[in-house]
Amino acid sequence: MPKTATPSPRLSVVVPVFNEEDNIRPLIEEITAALDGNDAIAPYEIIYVNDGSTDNSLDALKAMQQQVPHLRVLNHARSCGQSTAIHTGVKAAQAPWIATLDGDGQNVPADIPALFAKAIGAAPADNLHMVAGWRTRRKDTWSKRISSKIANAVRSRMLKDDTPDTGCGLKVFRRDTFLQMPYFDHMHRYLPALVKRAGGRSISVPVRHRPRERGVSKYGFHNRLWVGIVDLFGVNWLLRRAKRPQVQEISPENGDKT
Ligand SMILES: Nc1nc2c(ncn2[C@@H]2O[C@H](COP(=O)(O)OP(=O)(O)O)[C@@H](O)[C@H]2O)c(=O)[nH]1
Ligand SMILES: [Mg+2]
Repeated sequence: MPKTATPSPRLSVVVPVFNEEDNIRPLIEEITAALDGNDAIAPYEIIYVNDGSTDNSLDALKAMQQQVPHLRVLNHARSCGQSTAIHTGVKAAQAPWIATLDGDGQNVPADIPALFAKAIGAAPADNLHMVAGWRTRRKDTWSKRISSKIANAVRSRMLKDDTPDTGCGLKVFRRDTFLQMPYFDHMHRYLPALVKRAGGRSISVPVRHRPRERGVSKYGFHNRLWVGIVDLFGVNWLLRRAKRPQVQEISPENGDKT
């Protein structure tokens, strides 16, 4: 077989977007500025998943593909939500490690290298499968900050996932671990607990956060709180139903040993 000309990426940056037309160009430019020329990360790819946007997000992405050769664009014919868009992107990704970012520019792409370095720098015995961003100074409305604080407190008490901020869009994790998780709509808010369920470890690292400068927020109090309560019980059930056997392969040579 002929050798492929380009080596496969080390990191796939997955960005889900729904109606973020004005944020496409500035964020892609920021991602490339943060990652191009970084020897620990290159080669990398950017995968945008346009989740059935009804604005000009797709056109903005097509225009950027002319400029950024390592930008891949996947399109959902209809909106299926943020988790499903992330799932589409991770499935298509070619790298063993994924970085996710919100598409609205509230996460800072320049934080990716530090998270990635932590992830790949861990010893194998650490079993580190995820490095989650932790928005220590969240730049959102008062009501969003309060509801998120309550949700995080209830969730961490119930799921014991040792994660102060699961809602942060910036995370670095192993692709294979993610694909082993049970998929469900809104799963992106429970990734640390699902990593633990899969037998891995997740740590949280402080990251920056900025106010949204363009476009409008897609989530409010109601569409987050009520589904959140139902999901919490669902994830709790999934955790209780998980078994992690210690598997030993028996070969003819050691078959009679304990
Ligand atoms: N693919 C997809 N992405 C979404 C959807 N809703 C929100 N997002 C993305 O998720 C990220 C966070 O959403 P945002 O509205 O900023 O939520 P907030 O920061 O909590 O106010 C942004 O990148 C949005 O474009 C959706 O239905 N589908
Ligand atoms: Mg946002």
